[in-house]
Amino acid sequence: MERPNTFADARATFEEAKFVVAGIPFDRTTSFRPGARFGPDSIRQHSWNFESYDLETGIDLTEVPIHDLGNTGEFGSSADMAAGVREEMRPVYAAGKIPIVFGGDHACSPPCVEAHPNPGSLGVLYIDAHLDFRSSYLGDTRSHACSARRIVEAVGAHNVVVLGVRSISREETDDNRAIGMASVTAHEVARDGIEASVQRALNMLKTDRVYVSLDIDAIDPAYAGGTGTPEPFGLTPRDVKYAIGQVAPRLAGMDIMEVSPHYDHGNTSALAARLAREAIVRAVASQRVR
Ligand SMILES: [Mn+2]
Repeated sequence: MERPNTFADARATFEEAKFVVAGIPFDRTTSFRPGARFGPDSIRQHSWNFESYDLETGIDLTEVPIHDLGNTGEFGSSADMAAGVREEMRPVYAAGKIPIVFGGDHACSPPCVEAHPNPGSLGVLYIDAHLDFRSSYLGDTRSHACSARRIVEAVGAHNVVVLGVRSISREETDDNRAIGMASVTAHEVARDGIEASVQRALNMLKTDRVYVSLDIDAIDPAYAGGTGTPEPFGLTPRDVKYAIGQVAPRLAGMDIMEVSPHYDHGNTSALAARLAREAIVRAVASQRVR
């Protein structure tokens, strides 16, 4: 079925909007299977699958002001991408709006954080199978294998928690021993339960506002196999839904990266779209009861 190439229910103008959707079709740093550049439009397409009304919060997304900026242009290098994304995202924060960004590979996340007028005021919940903590990878400091490291440089190590991690190199472990970025591993979530794990993660973030960077590969490949570097023993979709619900009252912005539709039967894109909608309805619901 032909669907408009915007996020579902994104009917507001930029000026009216509280939430601003944007796509970054960039995947030049993917290290295994490329294709995340097709993520933004696939997530948008699948967003039309859902009812606008949310059963749990009672919020109808047609009544929430959402604007879709469309996709950024193409970028030749990761450095150009970072500069271009910062330029596109700065006006979104400056106007007091909450960005909801679809990638693209995870290299697209650091510039979304760096574009904030005061990155050091942000906590970052970095939900990912991988630590992404290399200083440089294959000669590229802006590789998707370096994204958490770049975000730590922008906001401070004490303001970042990685949730759902289960793939770490020895080099990253050694580096992080000195830097001290916190993590709650997927194995700890399995052992302690998602509620205690998310509480522990969010207690470590002392900032008023939290940015959520979701690499879809944090979720087990059984649920979200449409991604570039699938990693077994992951979180469940419900785990991540719960985490998003808990962080939503503090939401400063969110991205969902690494959806690679050509390895997907649609379930990964549908999940990404649904989790974006979850963040929006939970953020709206929390402000209602404030
Ligand atoms: Mn990852």
